[in-house]
Amino acid sequence: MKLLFIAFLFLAYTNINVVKGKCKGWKLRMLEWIGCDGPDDTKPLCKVFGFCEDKTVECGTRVLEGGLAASDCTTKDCVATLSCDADKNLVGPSSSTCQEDGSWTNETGCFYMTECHDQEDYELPDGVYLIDSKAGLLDLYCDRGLTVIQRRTSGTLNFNRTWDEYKNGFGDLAGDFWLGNENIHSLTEDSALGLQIDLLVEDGTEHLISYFIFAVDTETNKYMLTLLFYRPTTQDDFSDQNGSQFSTYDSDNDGVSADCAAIGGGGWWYNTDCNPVDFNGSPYQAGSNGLT
Ligand SMILES: *[C@@H]1O[C@H](CO)[C@@H](O)[C@H](O)[C@H]1NC(C)=O
Ligand SMILES: *[C@@H]1O[C@H](CO)[C@@H](O)[C@H](O)[C@H]1NC(C)=O
Ligand SMILES: *[C@@H]1O[C@H](CO)[C@@H](O)[C@H](O)[C@H]1NC(C)=O
Ligand SMILES: [Ca+2]
Repeated sequence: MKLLFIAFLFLAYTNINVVKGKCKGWKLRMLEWIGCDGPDDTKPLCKVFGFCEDKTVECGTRVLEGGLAASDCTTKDCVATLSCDADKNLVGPSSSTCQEDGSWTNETGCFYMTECHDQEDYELPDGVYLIDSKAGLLDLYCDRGLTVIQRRTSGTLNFNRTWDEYKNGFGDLAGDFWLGNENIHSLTEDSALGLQIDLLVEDGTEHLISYFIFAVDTETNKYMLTLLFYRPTTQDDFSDQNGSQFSTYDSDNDGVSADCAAIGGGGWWYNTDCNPVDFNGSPYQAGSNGLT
């Protein structure tokens, strides 16, 4: 009679949509009837609570819901690996433990983001996030709600690169990098995005240069730069490059016979001036915190 009862519990257990607890190498010590939501205590929606005699218990993988996940677990001390749907960011620890009250510890949750601005809404730390952007699903570095398109702080990454490398991007998002002209074009297309340049100069002072509109055209138009509404906070602005096409040492689209990109040593929006403010050129000058 008792066996039948337990068999029923397991049936009920599979009928409710919770993670199965498993005692790895140990026996389930006890099953405790918690309650039924069904009309007559005989239907599904029952919960069981299991206790294992050791903490080396696995609960499999929990795919968390968006935002802060509701918690519900059935096997005390079991440890679940946390994961998210493929288009979401797991924030917080990658595993959590089932507590006696049926809640999971350490669940921050899965966050779906369409732009770095979402970082602020969710109060997430700076870092690399998967963004369902206008350029498709992209890993982007988000810094205080802004998308970082270039970072050059160490001087060790080579920025004297080909058209295709600038087109597709290079470097490491967590370190120094260029996001890639194709992505920058897609992200700035049809939208009023600003550009903020954060320069750390040799004496340690920080300079912010802001444009209210920043856009980069298609590859066909050589990723032409548009900058509007310069807000001057320093003299190091690059308004003169407004309307310039992008050049690399193997694709010369500047306005002079010289090959500015080869001379300057970086892909940039050179115009008739081969010595513009150029954050990708060499020699590497005092670390900037990046273009966002
Ligand atoms: C879960 O959080 C507790 C403190 O709340 C901490 O001691 C423990 O290390 C965390 N576990 C994981 C897997 O991060
Ligand atoms: C950039 O060029 C556009 C179009 O020619 C112009 O309207 C805008 O004022 C220029 N921006 C700056 C900062 O000079
Ligand atoms: C950049 O690389 C090209 C191709 O190797 C080279 O011709 C050019 O001199 C380099 N520029 C600098 C400033 O190093
Ligand atoms: Ca030229």
